[in-house]
Amino acid sequence: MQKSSSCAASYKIPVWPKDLRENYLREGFWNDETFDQRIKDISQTYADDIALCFNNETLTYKQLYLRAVQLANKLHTFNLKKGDAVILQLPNSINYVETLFALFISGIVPVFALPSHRENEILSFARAAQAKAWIYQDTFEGETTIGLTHAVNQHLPALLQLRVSAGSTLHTSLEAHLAPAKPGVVNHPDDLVCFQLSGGTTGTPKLIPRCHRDYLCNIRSAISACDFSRKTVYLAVLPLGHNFPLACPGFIGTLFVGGRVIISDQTVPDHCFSLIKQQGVTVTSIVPPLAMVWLDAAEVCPPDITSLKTLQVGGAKMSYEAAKRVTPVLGCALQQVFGMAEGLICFTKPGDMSLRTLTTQGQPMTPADEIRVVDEEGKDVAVGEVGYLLTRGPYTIRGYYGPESLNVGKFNNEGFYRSGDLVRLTLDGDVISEGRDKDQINRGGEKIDCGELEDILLRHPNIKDAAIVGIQDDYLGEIICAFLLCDAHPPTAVALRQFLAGEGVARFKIPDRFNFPPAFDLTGVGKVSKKQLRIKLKQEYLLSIEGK
Ligand code: OOB
Repeated sequence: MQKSSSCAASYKIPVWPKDLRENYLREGFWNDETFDQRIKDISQTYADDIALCFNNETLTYKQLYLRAVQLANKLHTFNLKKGDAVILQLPNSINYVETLFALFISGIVPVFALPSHRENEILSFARAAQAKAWIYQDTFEGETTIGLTHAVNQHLPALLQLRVSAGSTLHTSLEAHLAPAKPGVVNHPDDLVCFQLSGGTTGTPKLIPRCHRDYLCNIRSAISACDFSRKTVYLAVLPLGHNFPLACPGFIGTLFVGGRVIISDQTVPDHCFSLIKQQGVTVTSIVPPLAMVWLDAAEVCPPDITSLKTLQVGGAKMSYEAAKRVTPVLGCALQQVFGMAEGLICFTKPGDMSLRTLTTQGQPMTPADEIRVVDEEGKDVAVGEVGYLLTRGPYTIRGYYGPESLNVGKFNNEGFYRSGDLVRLTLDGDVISEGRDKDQINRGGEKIDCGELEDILLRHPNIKDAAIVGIQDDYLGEIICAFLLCDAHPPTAVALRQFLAGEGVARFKIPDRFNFPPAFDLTGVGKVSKKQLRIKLKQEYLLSIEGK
């Protein structure tokens, strides 16, 4: 595989082969722009327009840029420089965007941790990215992060901890260290711009290297596929570091066309509906379970949200039943979004209220996206048949960041990414998600790697074997069920939850149910494979609850 050498960190970034590169440049999917240039441009073009609103605070484009530049200068006093990886773990706020833009301007590479990630995740991201620093807030959802801070410090004392006090900004938190000269960093379009996180399917979280060229292509293409413009007022509800609210087109897409971003740190319908009304929000993006909460709330007490034109729903499959309620209940159009942090993004057409929007996940957002639906042998299946999704294109990565072993089985020899999704295509070329083949649970859009959780459970002294299984759930799509083989002293579910929290596992990964079968009956399973065992346990479990 051809590699670039543009990253200061020690692994090379897998790049696109020459012919595709030339093609993407010629066709205009790629250009020579960089994030910092675009951020500077918008600060001049839309200078006095409001860029961001959060609670009672607003920031114009010019103010946002000035604050980001000042913060970038401060970051340099901590000896953070172009190419260094920094874990960015802040809750939704103006400070998030300001900090992110400062990192972009400095060429420092953010790793997009979620606020809910804990020691287990932070340590593994830090190690995988060889991160120099970790930016985090001292509280999350009212709880102090002091325990997390100590645990991270104990394992990685060299990781610089940049703590932000709740309600404050990284800027003020670093006030004591006044800035010297401007950084004067020059970013190249092939430089790494950020690390997105993969849901992971092998027990190790994978870092997704995104470079200026491909990630800007992602954002520009999403802007045009979703008709974002200066008139767009985008409500950012999901955690800002996730690819969906970040770049599809998300808050960055909105800012890049001079729109206005309203940030929310809560997802509850009352709060979000009143923001939509007060701020004239035109579009927002949420996951299916949240859409259902909003729909239920709006049915009981219809909100005044006439400004809202589009509700983007993605991250997990939205049922037809839920999809058909959106327009009658919320009065806006639904737009389904099927995407992945690795690249490929599919949208249904904005404003399309036909059956197509209710029953499909739409089409890839650029004509340069190639998708194939194949069988076990990698042969294309007929249109309409279910198969494994393969994809490549101008914003779909060609490999993960790290040792080559991470990519084994994840890319075919033509560079197509195997997403692990089962899909079928309609005659019109729309994608329909039909489930997954990967060892992952999609709990309402949050991805849980079965292998990672099993490995952590096996650290418990009374657990002999563990299998993590996704069980269908009307609300979340799937919930996490742990099947555990224990010795004579099986721990209780409460003790297990405490154990996992103590191991520093993010709360969303803690199983919803625990089951203690007497044995993992492998009869009929043939080869002892975790995957087959999981399927069998799931079948047995479903049969057992059917009989009740
Ligand atoms: C988004 O990104 P990730 O990286 O958190 O998760 C990707 C996976 C996909 O491979 C698929 O398994 C699932 O999430 N997924 C969907 C879906 N959208 C994503 N499954 C069924 N229906 C959908 N609409 O989740 C993501 C990234 C950018 C935009 C939107 C979602």
